[in-house]
Amino acid sequence: MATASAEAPVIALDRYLRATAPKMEPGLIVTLEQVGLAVKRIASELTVAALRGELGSSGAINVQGEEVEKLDTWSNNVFIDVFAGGGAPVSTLISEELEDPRYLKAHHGRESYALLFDPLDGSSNTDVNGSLGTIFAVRRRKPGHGEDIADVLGPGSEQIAAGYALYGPATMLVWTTGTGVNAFVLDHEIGEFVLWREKIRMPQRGKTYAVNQANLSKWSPGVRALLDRLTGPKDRGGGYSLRYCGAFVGDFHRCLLNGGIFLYPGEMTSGGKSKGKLRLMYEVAPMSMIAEQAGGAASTGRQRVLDFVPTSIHERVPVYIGSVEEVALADQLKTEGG
Ligand code: FDP
Repeated sequence: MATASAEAPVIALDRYLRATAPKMEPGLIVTLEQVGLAVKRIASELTVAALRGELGSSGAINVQGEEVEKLDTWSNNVFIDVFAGGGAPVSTLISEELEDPRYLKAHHGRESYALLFDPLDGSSNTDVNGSLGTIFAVRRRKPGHGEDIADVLGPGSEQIAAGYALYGPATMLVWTTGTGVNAFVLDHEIGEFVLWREKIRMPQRGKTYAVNQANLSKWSPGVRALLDRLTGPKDRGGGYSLRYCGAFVGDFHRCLLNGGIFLYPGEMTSGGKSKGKLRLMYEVAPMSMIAEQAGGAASTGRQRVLDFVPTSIHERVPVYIGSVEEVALADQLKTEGG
């Protein structure tokens, strides 16, 4: 049994949203609660997925041309089911696992939100019991939007909320509505997200970098100069350790708490991923809002991520995200080296 100290107040997510957080619009409160519900459902299933034969590929290929894990589809369905159940004024679901937006008739045409999400980030980790995540963002929809998606394709600075869940040893829900970053931990025994930290600040500088370094030969001179600097001698601004778990959420979470940088650059090689791998609207933009709200930064190597205007819902973008000092260094070396 856990010791009750009588010193640390226990604050559950729903109470925090309704009472402790600065005044928040009611629809957003319900939307965040519903995200929490979907995350609880996914977290619970992940603990037994191996025993239920739910690991491995589904055999399908998604809109990104990537193999779909059975748990990708399952987690996506959890989000659809939770939001189709009503309660939150979400009219539009945009997911990594859905080629086109899914419109929820209950709120169609009324003032409402779009929920953008990657239901299971890092899904190649499912088979090895590695870190996994969920990433989400909320954007406002114009009244009477119909099935025209144009109003959602604004810069990330238009997001009204963003966050992620990390399914690690503990399940954590980290979110912002533009007034700082809060983290809640799921207490499985009582089925509640309980406040862990408020107004998290990312260190100005860290000691680790996260990247798939096997792609080194495909990067521009500027990106290679950045890697040279990070891995060079400590007295010349280097001495960083590599930490890469293969799930954006896990690697970003380390940066949020300890500082450092995560990068997924574009590739120069012909036929390579010129825009990197990560998707802007439901991966990079939400994490960039979290980074900035915690005092960090996020860049495409050319501009602030939150200023980048997408042209499609599944667009990819290169990303350099984390502590302000390392992201500024990435921008500087990219500008100098190309
Ligand atoms: P995954 O494809 O396993 O879902 O979002 C895509 C992502 O994982 C990120 O979570 C992760 O940072 C990255 O891809 C890993 O890509 P590499 O395998 O190319 O390193």
